Amino acid sequence: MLRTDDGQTVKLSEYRPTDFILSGVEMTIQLFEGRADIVTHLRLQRRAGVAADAALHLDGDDLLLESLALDGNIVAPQNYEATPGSLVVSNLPESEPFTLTVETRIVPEQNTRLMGLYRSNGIWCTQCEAEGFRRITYFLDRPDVLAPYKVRIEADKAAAPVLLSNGNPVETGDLPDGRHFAVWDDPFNKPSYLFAIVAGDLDAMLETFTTASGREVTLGIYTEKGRAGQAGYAMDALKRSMVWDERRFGREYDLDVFNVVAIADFNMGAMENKGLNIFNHKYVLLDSNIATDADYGGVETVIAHEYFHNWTGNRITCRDWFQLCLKEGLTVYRDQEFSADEREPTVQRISSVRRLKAHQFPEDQGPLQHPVRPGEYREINNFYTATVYDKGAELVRMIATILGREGFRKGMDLYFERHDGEAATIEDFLKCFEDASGRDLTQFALWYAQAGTPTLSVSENYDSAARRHEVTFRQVLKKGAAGTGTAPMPLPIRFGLVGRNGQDNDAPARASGPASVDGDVILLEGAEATVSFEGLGERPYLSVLRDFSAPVTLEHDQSETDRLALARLDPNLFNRWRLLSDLVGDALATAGRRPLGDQTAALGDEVVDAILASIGDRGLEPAFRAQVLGLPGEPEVARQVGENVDPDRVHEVLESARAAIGSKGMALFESLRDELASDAPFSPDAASAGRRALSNAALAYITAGSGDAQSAVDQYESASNMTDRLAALAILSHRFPEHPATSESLDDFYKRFETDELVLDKWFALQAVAPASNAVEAVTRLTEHPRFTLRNPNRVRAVVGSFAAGNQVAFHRPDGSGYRWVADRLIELDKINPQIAARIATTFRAWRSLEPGRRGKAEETLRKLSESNSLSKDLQDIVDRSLK
Ligand code: B3K
Ligand code: ZN
Repeated sequence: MLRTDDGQTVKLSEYRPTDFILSGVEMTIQLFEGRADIVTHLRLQRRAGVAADAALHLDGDDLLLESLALDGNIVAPQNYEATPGSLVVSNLPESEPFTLTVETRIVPEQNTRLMGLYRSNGIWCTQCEAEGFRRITYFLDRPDVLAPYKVRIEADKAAAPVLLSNGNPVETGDLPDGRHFAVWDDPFNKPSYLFAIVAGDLDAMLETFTTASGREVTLGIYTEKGRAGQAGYAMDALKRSMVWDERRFGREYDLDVFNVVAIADFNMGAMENKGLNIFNHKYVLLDSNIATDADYGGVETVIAHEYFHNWTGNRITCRDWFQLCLKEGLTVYRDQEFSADEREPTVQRISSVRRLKAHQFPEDQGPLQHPVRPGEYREINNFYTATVYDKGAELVRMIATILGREGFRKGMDLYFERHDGEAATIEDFLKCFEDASGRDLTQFALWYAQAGTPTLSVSENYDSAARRHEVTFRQVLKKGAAGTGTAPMPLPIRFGLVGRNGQDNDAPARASGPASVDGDVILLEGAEATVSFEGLGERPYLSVLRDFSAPVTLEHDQSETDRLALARLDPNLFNRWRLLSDLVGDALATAGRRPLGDQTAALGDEVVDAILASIGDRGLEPAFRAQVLGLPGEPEVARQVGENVDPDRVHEVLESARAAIGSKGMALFESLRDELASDAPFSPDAASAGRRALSNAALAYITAGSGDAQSAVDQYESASNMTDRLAALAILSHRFPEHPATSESLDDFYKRFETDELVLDKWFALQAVAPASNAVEAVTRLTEHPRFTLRNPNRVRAVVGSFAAGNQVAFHRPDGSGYRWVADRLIELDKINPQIAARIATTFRAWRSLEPGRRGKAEETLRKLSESNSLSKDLQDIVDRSLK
């Protein structure tokens, strides 16, 4: 790929293959205190047709070249040029293969960006995606350069008894001076972003797994000393993932070992390096005393996600980073399906849709908008977004909906068969579904190129004389910040016509206009179409967009009475939740547009009654009922308010809605608490977690309705697991900041858990989101706490990230002090870890929708940042695009 004129922007349209082909990599990595020496042998050959005088351009980042040899001979200085950012070698053989030996020296201890090779609590580890390998050695560091790797690691035996890399272990042995070595061989072609090593004094949980075809695989989960016992749930999730991928997609594991290492300092959740996944320890280590049900769910999902990458990402990788959704969207879809099968499908779908609406919709509707497959980037790390991941997964889900379960599986089988061992594109992927199904997906491909959330309008007309119900569907996509096209896209709309008896009606359907009906799915392929249903003696309730079958904003001309009726009757439980959630969302947005202090009830009695009726329905799963009780977050209500948003008003409206539901439902919530109380030992299964979720939601409403902290104080003191303890503490710190029990409980929590960094993150985060009037001062004090550090991404996210994303009232203080506080932290953080700084900076993106006073302050803060001339490429990119 070429860097374009400004030296910064990379464009998809300028993709071309490398001039040189890499066929093998051998590395020796010698680890010492304070330095690492790396010798890399690259087996290369000029690609046919490439000019004989074309030089080899290798990527570097902050590197120092120690030596360079060609087929064993030192390369003369006039034949190469090395800078920290690149190595250009000329006068290379015209057509025969050659070996280039590159020697670099790096200092992992000084690597605070946590990209490349670094040390975390003394452990040597790597992170190479997207462009970290070039911080280890000069390389063709791009995902379409695939090769087998053989890696030898040498280190002091006491400092690093465990030496791991990708592939299979082939040799170990002792060396002089208390040192030792291990050699790892990865026979599968892989790109450099999947390279990994780990070296350190680690404990392990080791088990075996036998694949469907009888291959014995050793599974290892490596942790800091003394913590391997907390890897049991991750191990169990890993085995379940392996079985699921065999059954559901026919995919088996392919090496003799599969290792996972838990690391304390990590920029994201985890990384799918071939055979050696490296994880943020948050997604590995847990037991019921330190982790909540949400943490258990997170471990299960992330373990599954990284494991599933072995096929969707590793065996078949991406040709270039524009194709990132090819592996990420698809793998998120796969982990969502896994969770649906392992847990409760409706509840899983609700939580995925919640996540999509909370993170992807605002991205798609704001200045950071980009298509699922972007056309250009300045910094690729800023494109690991909700759009690429979560909307990417929705696109795969739509393909599955359009083709049906079997048709989808055939397309996936063909994809694995046709592209195994390759670096593929979205076009390759879609072609497999076209070839397997005989359908044309040309128009579907627009979903990958056009940014923005389409609006789907639905209007109904019942003709009682003709016993016919006519439904008109219309889609509109507005041009947004990305400036991409707005053509109609194929929208699969899952639906049902529900009778007064609560049963789906299978009236024959006929489409006029660009739409077709196949079973319970209407495929809208143009801007507008009408579907008529015949033979209906009474007006049905239209249950539309079941299971959120397309990522759109729905505008349905359904009366509130019908919505309330359907919310009770719909056989599709997802839609029962969606109807209630839309009723609540619409009411809160309307209330949010009224001035601060307005006393009109935010939620009408009918809506509150409908919510309480669902909650009181013992026939529904507790986890589902807990979802019904979960109101949208403040940023989401703000997004629905649309413009001139006053975050104080949004907060006030949500609080009054909580109080209204709490006081009206008090008796029900109290009886639920009694019903759900349990003395059984903790179990993390979905049903038990659902009961805890409902009970804790009831507790939150009881305290909101009564204004009395006592039940939360009691629960904090008697809790026997972290889910219940943290739920109580969150209520205290959020709702009762002045209550003496709040600071006592916070102190108690600190003392109980001060030795556990992961639990301390919860302690920091809870306080950072408390919406107290002195919140900016309070969060400042948190950053002065001896356990605060800008070097650990989890801690930074717990304090700065939580404040900026989760404390809307304080972040958006009318005097601008919240914005300035975050901006000051970003400037400090940017010098240490630009990736994390850029990620947190995205919290400014909704600034244009604020009321004029705050809008001005936020803009001023962003402009100052932008013009400071000292930002990393990562942070500058987010700030500049936010201002666009
Ligand atoms: N592929 C990694 C993400 C890498 C992020 C690089 N900035 C984890 C995942 O999505 O599974
Ligand atoms: Zn992924």
